[in-house]
Amino acid sequence: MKSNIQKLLGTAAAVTFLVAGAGTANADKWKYAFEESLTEVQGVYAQKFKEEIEKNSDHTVQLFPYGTLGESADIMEQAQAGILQFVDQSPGFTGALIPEAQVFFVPYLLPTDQDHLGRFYKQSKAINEDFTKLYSQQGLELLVMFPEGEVAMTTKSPVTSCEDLNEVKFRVMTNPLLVESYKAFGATPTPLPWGEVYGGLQTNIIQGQENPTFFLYSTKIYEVTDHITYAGHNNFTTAVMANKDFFDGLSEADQKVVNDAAATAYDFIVDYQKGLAEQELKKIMDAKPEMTVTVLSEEQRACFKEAAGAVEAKFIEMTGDSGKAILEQLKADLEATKD
Ligand code: 6CS
Repeated sequence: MKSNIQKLLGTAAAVTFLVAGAGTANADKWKYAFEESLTEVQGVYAQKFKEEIEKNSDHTVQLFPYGTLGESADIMEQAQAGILQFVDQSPGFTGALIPEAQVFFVPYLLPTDQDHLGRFYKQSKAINEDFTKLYSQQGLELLVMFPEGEVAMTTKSPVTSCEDLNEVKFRVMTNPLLVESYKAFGATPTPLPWGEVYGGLQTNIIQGQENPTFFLYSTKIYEVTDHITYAGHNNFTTAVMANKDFFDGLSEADQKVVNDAAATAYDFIVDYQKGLAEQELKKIMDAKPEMTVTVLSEEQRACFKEAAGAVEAKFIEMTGDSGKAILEQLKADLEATKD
């Protein structure tokens, strides 16, 4: 027979359990993987997203930076399979899955003006409606696309024209249109996952690659290349998405928490990047003063700009009416978001 104190304790324990249960019944642990480290742009975005989710709900977000779960292609597979709830994969890798996402590699389509880009990704119909539909067909809920900065070429020998890329094995992300682009620029494109780039340059298997300035510093790519060239041909775009079944299964309130967190983190990351490229370029020059930095003149850019037409035609050939419509919409969105 239970004593009064035992009965009381039993009741108290049950009450505690019920209270705790009430507070945590909907508290889920979500997993979010991305292609960069915690302190690089995608990581800073992810940290802000996590902070917002945890501030506005009982859910927690566990972050998996680059390498912890494999390469970009691996984390995408895990997100599609529902092992991860969130994933950041750049269109540079999504092109094989969603051919239209290659539109971001038509040279000189996107401006280098970061303020313009900040407005564009947020307001673009092509991104927020058309791409949302295309991603959903692959089991993905597209939450946001955001810019990571103008890409620069880094090479072992100087580049002031397309001719200088002749015979240069140039690493590109695994994206067929990016391959076409560097072919049109005169190089020998070599698609590789990120993990093979530093070693490839070190052993001279490749002699060039492109990435935004902050990434050239954070990944120490300047150690294995000697020349940085800005041709203004592209801005790095990335995308964050949720597994669609997971997202569709959330309550309306939780969907709002997720969408609001993505939007708040977007404003944060656009602001965070103001002046970032200049700041990180200075760090490269401090670390390696002999590095050359060249901003190509209009005249020097001519052959790259000429190549853009052929790459755009290739994009349409690869993607048909659907790609053509997205390209046109994107151009209209860019025009509409000029100051
Ligand atoms: O070039 C790449 O593969 C990588 N570049 C950036 C800026 N982010 C992640 C991606 O894997």
